Amino acid sequence: MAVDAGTRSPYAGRCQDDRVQAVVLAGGVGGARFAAGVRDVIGRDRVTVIGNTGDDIVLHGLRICPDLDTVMYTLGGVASAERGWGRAGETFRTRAELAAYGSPDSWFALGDLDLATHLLRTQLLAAGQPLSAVTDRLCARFAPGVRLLPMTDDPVHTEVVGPDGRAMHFQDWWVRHGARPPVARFDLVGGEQARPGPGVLAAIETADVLLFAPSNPVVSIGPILAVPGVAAAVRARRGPVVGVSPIIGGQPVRGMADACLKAIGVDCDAAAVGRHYGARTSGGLLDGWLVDEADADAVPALADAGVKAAAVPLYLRDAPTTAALVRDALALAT
Ligand code: FO1
Repeated sequence: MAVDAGTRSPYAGRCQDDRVQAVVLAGGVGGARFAAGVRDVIGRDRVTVIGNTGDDIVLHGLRICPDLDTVMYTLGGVASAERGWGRAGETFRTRAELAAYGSPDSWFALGDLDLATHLLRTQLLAAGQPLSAVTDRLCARFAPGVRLLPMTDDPVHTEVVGPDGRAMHFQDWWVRHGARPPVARFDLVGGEQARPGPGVLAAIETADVLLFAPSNPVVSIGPILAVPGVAAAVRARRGPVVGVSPIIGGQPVRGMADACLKAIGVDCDAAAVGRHYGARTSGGLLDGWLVDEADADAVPALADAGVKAAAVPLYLRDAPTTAALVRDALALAT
């Protein structure tokens, strides 16, 4: 859906200027929908999305990259609207067959169309291509209109460690156990050795504006920032950094960010998440933080903490409301 650049943003005039570049840190469904709005406002081929790979998992011998695929499918216009992840018009016949065989991996619902992505990705990785090249190859088919960069080409995944020290893969915790088991900490396995993917640091350093999508701060944005060098690049960049709260009125907009935030001792509210990222003027990551109108009372406290905040409608109902939110984020990035 073409959305006018609008006049509420100081970038409005500049959006037509092919010099404006934005970079978005994103993971999950909310992140993908927000990234689609950034593309609609800034323009195609001027947005770089740095995608979380902490959710990646190998099942049935296939490398699955949920957050990269959600961005690719959503911006390619082929994502399932009701699930948010996977493909529209999906069927799960192969999964049913795998379950009938008693496959231990069939708990994770891989659709028949989606399987083609994982088969080709696994084949290209096995042939020695880095994840970034494979992602480019897969995206070429869907023309998302953004450059989608894995946060790293190195194999990493988020592990959930319980108070008893037992660890499980994030997807196990999220999908099979519904984020219910208690969490002592989240670890990015392989994180210490991971290097930022090709183009990641350059995009962070040079983009006119860097946006934190309203993704899960712990398991979507957190892993991206945990890749050595990424958080420092965000802090050091010249241009503004603006984030969008994934929490409205004390509740996550989707998913189970509340369980994740509790595990790291951060209150499930917009101001607490803004403070969790911190103000760049005091060593943190943010210059601006968008909260929903329901959390307008958080704005003064965030200002005191050095983060310029604004209270605007945050629900990503459809393309126009998402574009309005993006324009509000860009307006804060002045
Ligand atoms: N989420 C679920 O709750 N159940 C599933 O069976 C499931 C399968 C799945 C397959 C491919 C894919 O890309 C995503 C999938 N998801 C599923 C969502 C996934 O767990 C989340 O999108 C992220 O990893 C968290 O944002």
